[in-house]
Amino acid sequence: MSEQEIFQPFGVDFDLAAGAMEEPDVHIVRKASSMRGHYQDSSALEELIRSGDDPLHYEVFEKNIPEQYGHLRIAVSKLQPGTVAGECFMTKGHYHEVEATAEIYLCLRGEGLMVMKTASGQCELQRMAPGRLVYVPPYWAHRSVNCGTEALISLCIYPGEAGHNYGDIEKQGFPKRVYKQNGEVRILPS
Ligand code: S6P
Ligand code: ZN
Repeated sequence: MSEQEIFQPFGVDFDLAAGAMEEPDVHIVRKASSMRGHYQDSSALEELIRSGDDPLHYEVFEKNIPEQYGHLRIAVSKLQPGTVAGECFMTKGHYHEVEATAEIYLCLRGEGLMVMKTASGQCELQRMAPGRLVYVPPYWAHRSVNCGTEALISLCIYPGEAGHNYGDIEKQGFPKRVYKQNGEVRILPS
């Protein structure tokens, strides 16, 4: 490999108290309308889109790092609080395109759950809270769910080549859904 092809080291500053990555290169915005098909009650989602003027759902802040084997991608995921007919706001969720790649989520702010499933039907949940790291092993699709009252913010690190595969999730979702009613979190089916 020539000197020119060698990726240069860099540093990233984080405001850990705020859960913010300073100077991200990429800012992905998902509004409520990006979530069609994901919530149990689709008419409640349409109502939220209409009445709330398609509110912000979640954002992803990333550094420009090659999507190649050997690299590690760095992202911050920021998911707003709220519910759709009682179902807690969540990310779409995905498998990695290269299925045999893991990911770590270090929660910086908020409270939530990481819902994970395998293609063979296993489903596991892990609690997300500031200072807690969730390990998503290879082959597990993953979706974060905000059960709290403030944004759920996590630092995500995953292999450069991992990619995203949403296909199966858009059709089948996850085996478990997370609801909040009268301040109480319920996971269904229990
Ligand atoms: C990437 C990592 C996160 C998610 C982000 C949004 O592997 O898991 O950066 O992309 O939390 O979720 P989603 O399911 O819409 O890509
Ligand atoms: Zn991922």
